[in-house]
Amino acid sequence: MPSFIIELKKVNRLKYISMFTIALFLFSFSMVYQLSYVFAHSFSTDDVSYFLGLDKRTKVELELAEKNYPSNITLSMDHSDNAARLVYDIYYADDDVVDDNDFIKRYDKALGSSNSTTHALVVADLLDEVLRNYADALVIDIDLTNMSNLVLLDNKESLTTSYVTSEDDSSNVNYTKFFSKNNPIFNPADYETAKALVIEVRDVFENHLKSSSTATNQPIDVISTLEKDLEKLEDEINNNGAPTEVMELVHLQIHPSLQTGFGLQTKMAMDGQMDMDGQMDMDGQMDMDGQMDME
Ligand SMILES: [Cu+2]
Repeated sequence: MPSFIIELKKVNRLKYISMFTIALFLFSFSMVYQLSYVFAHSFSTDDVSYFLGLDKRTKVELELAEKNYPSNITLSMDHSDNAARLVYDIYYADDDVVDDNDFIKRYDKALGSSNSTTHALVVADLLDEVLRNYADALVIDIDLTNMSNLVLLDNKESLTTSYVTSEDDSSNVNYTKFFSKNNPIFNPADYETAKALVIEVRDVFENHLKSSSTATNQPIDVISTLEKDLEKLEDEINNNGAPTEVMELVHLQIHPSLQTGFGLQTKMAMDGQMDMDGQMDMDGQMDMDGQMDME
């Protein structure tokens, strides 16, 4: 065999090895991505808690739209847009609702709910919205609702210094903001929403959780800890606290308290499915192997 053909085969083999390495890298990356869902606090929700959560959010946006009218018309428009979307969502939340009459019946029934687990789910739902709106307000490109991002906290040194060295790369996530307090507010409408939703959260806690029969059966410190942590969360948001602090408070203090105090269940079945998806990615990689053999 002429030597240049052998040389060519070597080059081809190298090409395949590098392709394989890239595929393997992409695969492991996607595994990590899939696994990240396992560590998220996604609580199994119910129809009533979903409806109540939308109701609170709608009222918050309507109130903010009115509060800013006419003094700050831009903010008022942002909140009106949010309100319009939420009104649409809540009307179509239930397939059985086809007219105004159906809706008001559904509405009265949901608002009459006295189930404390349902209200604890509403709190969890609204807390997610607080985190999302706070991140949007500061333009933090890190999902604060995803608990697996807490691992970033252990790498503060390396993350904040590596950012400085590659500042020109616009796609780079700004980790410095993630760890800092008093970040500039880029989206004031989202900031107003975050602040107003924390007040809603505390309100739901006061009226539906604090003195519920479920709460009275709990060791007293679970409820009082929850109360103090919610107050602390309000302070953090109002005083422009570090996103990391806010995130830790929600995932490491408040969520566990809701779980022990009101029996919230995390979505285990869903997590199982996510692992399955990871396996499916593996099949994709195998197809790639097939292609390599064929050539
Ligand atoms: Cu959590």
